Amino acid sequence: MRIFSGIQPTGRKHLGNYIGAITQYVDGQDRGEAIYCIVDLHATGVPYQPAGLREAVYDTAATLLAAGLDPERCIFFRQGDVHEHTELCWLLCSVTAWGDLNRMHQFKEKAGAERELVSASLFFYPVLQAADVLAYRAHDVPVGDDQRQHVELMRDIAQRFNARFGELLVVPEHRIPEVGARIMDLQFPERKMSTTGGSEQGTVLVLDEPAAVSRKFRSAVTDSGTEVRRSPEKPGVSNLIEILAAVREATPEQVEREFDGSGYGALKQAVAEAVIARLTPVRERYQQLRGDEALLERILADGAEKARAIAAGTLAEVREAMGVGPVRRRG
Ligand code: AQP
Repeated sequence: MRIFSGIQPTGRKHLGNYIGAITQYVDGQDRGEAIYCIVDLHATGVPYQPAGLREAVYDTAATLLAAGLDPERCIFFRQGDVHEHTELCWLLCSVTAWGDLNRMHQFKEKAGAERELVSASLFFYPVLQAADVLAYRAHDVPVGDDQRQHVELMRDIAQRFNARFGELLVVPEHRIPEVGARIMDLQFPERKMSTTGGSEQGTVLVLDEPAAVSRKFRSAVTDSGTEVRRSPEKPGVSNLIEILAAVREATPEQVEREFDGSGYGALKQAVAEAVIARLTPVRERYQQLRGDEALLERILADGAEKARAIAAGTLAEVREAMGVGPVRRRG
């Protein structure tokens, strides 16, 4: 079983990223051959500062290593170091429908928020994402719920490629966690917790100090009732139940039973304590790792070499099947 996922380089990874994606990445190391990359090329599709991007890659690398990625047990690299991704992206564009890209929710949301320039790279983002995964012939793509549509599209791209050029690519499946697939903003619980669109007070960061985590949960928006149970009319409380269940590795039903009759104050305090207990060791390890950029660079470069060895093989077969370049000599 080969597992692949990518994560954006931002220094501000939040609890949604942690629960929806990062903990799955860590578990993936026990389930199969796990490959993870920091998608710096994706990050160039929206306005950014070049020096800031490099720093953010190190921030993200240190966060993921602190959370439990082990370069001995997974391949961990920076997307831009493996050029095969971009060439494969271009080749896959030929089997990608413009109309499909135009229907992507994330493009519509992000393009809508962009004031200066909606770049073509934002539009082609899902094709590069498909190339990221398909280059490794990965079976399993751990992501949060917001990536469901992109994984559906990469499946369509793989199927269309295989139908047109021969069965070369693996059609991957998403792995979306049952609990915590969509963590919501604590202040606006009808919106997902997000790096770009979230509220400051409603977004718990992986690197937040315990006092900040407590404050954010204390001020989390709930409702005028008292009953601790999930329902569409109670998005704030439902979100807190879901977070506690995910962090404790329990079910939401167990959380509801435990807090039956306790009120929202007790629930908020328990969630804050559980999140602090979970994130404190990550923050402490992050501080040790982030200071050593040479080490982070070495880990990413070693990972890129291993990744390239796999991606180059897929790309050579894709080029040949598509009639690009000379016929390959074998043996
Ligand atoms: N709120 C969330 N709940 C659960 N999972 C989430 N993910 C993101 N938000 C939530 C998952 O985290 C992984 C990495 O995301 P990313 O850093 O590549 O960026 P993103 O998906 O665009 O989400 P962000 O961090 O909130 O950024 P913006 O503001 O750009 O939308 C993905 O697997 C994602 O599903």
